[in-house]
Amino acid sequence: SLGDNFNLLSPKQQELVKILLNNGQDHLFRDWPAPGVDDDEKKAFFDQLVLLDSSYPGGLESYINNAKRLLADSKAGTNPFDGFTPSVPTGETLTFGDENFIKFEEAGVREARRAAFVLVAGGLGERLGYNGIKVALPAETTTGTRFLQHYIESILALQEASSDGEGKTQIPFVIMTSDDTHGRTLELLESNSYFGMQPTQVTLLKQEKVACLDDNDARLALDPKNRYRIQTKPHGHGDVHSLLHSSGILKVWYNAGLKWVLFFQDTNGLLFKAIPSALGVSSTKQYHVNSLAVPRKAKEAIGGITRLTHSDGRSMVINVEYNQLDPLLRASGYPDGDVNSETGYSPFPGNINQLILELGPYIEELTKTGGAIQEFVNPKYKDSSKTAFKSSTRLECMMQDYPKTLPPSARVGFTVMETWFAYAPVKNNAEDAAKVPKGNPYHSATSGEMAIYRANSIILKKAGFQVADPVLQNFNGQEVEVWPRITWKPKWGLTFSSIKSKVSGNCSISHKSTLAIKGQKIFIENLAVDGAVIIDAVDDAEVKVGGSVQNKGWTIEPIDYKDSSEPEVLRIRGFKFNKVEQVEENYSKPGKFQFKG
Ligand code: UGB
Repeated sequence: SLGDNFNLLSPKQQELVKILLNNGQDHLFRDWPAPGVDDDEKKAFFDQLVLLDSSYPGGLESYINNAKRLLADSKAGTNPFDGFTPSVPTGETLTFGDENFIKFEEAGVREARRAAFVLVAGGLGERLGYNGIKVALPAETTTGTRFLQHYIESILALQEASSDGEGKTQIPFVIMTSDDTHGRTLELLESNSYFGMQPTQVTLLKQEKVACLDDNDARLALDPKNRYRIQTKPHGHGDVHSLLHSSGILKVWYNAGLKWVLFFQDTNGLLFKAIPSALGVSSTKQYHVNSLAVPRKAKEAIGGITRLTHSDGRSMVINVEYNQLDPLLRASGYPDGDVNSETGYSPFPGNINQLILELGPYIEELTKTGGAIQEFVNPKYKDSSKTAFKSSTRLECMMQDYPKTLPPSARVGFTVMETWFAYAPVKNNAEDAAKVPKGNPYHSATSGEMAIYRANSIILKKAGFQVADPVLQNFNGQEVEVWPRITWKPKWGLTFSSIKSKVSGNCSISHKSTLAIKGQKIFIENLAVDGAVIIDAVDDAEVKVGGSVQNKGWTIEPIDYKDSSEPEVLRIRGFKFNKVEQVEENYSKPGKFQFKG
């Protein structure tokens, strides 16, 4: 047992051990050999305990107490929504390109100089089963732009567009990592010169895992492979709030005059098309919390934004996670549960976990809570007595649960965007995506990439281009719309107005075509594309592009996800481009140029 081993400890460690012993954790030290045996391992064990203690708001004692309470609730089958009635909330609905949308985009771009961005990227993406980190995946394979690169270039484009002319604005960018992703995220940034961002603009905050629990008494689980280690698992994206709080960075931002914090997830190639307008909604409506949402298909694996009204009168607008929505509805007067209404969609908007928080009220709230977010536990019981677990469990938390502790006076709203321009995550592997119920989105690498071409095609169409209609094709067992492969850099087309200002005359693009716009001041006038064309230009080069481009272009070749001769990043999408013929123009010097196809 612990015995004389106690003397190995620093006063701080002794303090912590006493707390653990008082909280039913004596099993941790059971059958320990006397000092002199395994001392290094024992020291490492205490270091781990100190880390677990310091990285949880309120320390391990709070963790154990919270776990006991939540495990008791789970055993008793307590309904977390007891007393609450769900109803469909109302929020702002945006239609891409209309007057209202353009007005919000303008407001959002102005506000962006007072914004900071936070990417939660600590998850491994178990559902996708990709070997690398998800932010390193190409969002699309026409240009090979990675998610992280696209995010950074989007933030830089916003930064430039919102600068007050003195060019001093530097939008801060935080990435939450975990032990699973930290090293590879840092290495991706460093080996790519931070994709053009100043390294000082970027802060990596690593989340720690939390202790696993063996039983309903919240006894911490020892690692089955090492008696001197506690077994740990991820605590969820909700950690981002306590990390931002404890890092002190929020106060730095506040003192620098910032007003908005925008949270987003690791693989959504469309998101930044929705950011300017959504930020405009936040500032115009003075929302303390603004969640982005899209129309949701029943049973889709995204949470539902719901108004919950308590019998005591309290009411809040909050995400109800996808696994909880159906039982909640069935228990409260919706006998069919989570089903589509006559519109073909669930009446509850789908949460895409893009949150915009106003910094001042956010800091105020975190000062009260220490950044702690309401948690939940999801033990898999051995049998209906609910006394033993199949495997150890742990507490979890989600960033979108932040509003749960807010006072009723808080202004909590949400903004519904059309899915085609706001949401196309890459979460499911090919096999699971192919099994998604017909009509529901695949959320795969295939659909994520095709959604980018689709959105860009629709946007150019709205800007006056004649764009060929899409063709349905099947890749990796998924039927997707294939549009012309149009891509552009965020600095070329940050907002709909900026895109419209760069497209004029009679322009068209055929279905087999690829158009990649890689510069900022590229003006397209009377251009007809039937083939592949890539225009690359430095920022000081102004290029007018027109005429008729005709070549064999890039064809799409289906590949099977099981074909191990292909690289994993291609296999997971089920196709690759065969670059038969293209026009590629490079403008590497400042000046005015003209390209005529
Ligand atoms: N993440 C972390 O940074 N740390 C962690 O410990 C875990 C995750 P998933 P899921 O918008 O599409 C969320 O696994 O289960 C990061 C919402 O809860 O992709 O699909 C991770 O790296 C749900 O309401 O989340 O569900 C990634 O960037 C719905 O909105 C992010 O957190 C859905 O996303 C999300 O992780 C959605």
